[in-house]
Amino acid sequence: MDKIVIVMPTYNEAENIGRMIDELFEKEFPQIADAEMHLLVVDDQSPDGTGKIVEEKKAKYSNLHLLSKEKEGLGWAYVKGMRYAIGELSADVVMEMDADFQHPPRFVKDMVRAYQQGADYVIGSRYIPGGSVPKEWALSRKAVSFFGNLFIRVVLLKPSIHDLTTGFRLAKVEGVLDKIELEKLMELTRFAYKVDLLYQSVKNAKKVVEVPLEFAPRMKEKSKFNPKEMVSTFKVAIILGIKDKQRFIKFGTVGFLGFVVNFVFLRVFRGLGLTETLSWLFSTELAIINNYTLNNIWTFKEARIAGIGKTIAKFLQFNLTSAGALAIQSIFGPLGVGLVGTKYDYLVLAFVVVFMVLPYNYLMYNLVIWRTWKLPLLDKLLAKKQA
Ligand SMILES: Nc1nc2c(ncn2[C@@H]2O[C@H](COP(=O)(O)OP(=O)(O)OP(=O)(O)O)[C@@H](O)[C@H]2O)c(=O)[nH]1
Ligand SMILES: [Mg+2]
Repeated sequence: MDKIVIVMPTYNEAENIGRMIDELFEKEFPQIADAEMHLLVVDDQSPDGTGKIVEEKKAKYSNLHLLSKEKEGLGWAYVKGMRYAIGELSADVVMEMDADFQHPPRFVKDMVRAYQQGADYVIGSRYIPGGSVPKEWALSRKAVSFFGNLFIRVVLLKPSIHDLTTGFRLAKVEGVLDKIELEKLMELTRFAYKVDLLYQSVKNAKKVVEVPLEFAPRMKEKSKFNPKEMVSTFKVAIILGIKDKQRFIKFGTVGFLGFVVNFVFLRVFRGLGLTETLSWLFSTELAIINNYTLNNIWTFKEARIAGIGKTIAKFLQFNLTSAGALAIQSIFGPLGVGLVGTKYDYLVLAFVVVFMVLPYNYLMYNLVIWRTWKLPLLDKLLAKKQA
């Protein structure tokens, strides 16, 4: 049976936490089958005595845990809570949830159900049918939340996810959380860490599912959110957006180097007296080796392929995808030249390379060779082939 630990950070939530604990343990957890539900409250020594209330409740509920620590901000509360959940409590699954009833406890079972049905990352989403933001929110706050989300969706190129700033989420430890260096997430003293954590989790996850969340207005106490938090959230999104383009820039650089290798060695081999065909063959293969090696240790270093067997298998695969690029060029090159004439062959070459070969290669590298993009359908297909 899976052990699911809800990590719930608190700072001055004395008016909410007692009722939250009771509602989870008495009303919600009993409705969840086939999972061992735990609650870990991470309190930053709240001066209002939140920790003491949790301490008292622990006598009543054996699956209730308290982690007391210094005040370091929301991100650190989650990171230390997750580390504790994974290390000390041996959690299989970790959930993020607020203590102020904005994430109504009744939605916990929906999140767990999505996990039990095969998702390894579940997002409580306010912006899908069935989800909502509080009616009580001023129009300005609604607008900031909606357009902020839209902006981040575009910057991160994540059109398929509708709520990227929600704080209600579930992640499987194996394969998703255990692949993330939690302590190195951006902006851990702030709320903005959420965007980075979501981004990394989505990268690792095989199946991401959004579950509707009716985001409730805050029950008691004051909010800790402010414009500074918002600015830092946008900052994190922009940095993440650019970081991903960095990979594309590296890919382009390697491709260009490959071109130079091809060009230089073509002349070297000719100079050595090899036939034209052999010169092309050897120089092209050298360029392929160059591209494979540099992409492996630089462009895709996070997904680096190691070990002799795997390297050989992947290198063969890489040659196959490179042959695909060659095929594209030799089909569309002549077609283009037929259309515009030999005089403009350099334009045709540039067009075919930029709009066809580059996207094709980038797609193949990310999907097939280094597998940094995950498509559930393709994964299934490859798994079947390997089996
Ligand atoms: N441990 C810890 N918990 C925090 C800290 N800051 C916020 N929290 C908790 O994190 C959760 C979310 O904080 P909120 O203040 O509700 O932020 P918000 O939901 O974005 O803002 P509102 O909509 O106004 O409530 C709550 O359970 C807080 O008690 C912190 O520095 N340390
Ligand atoms: Mg709140």
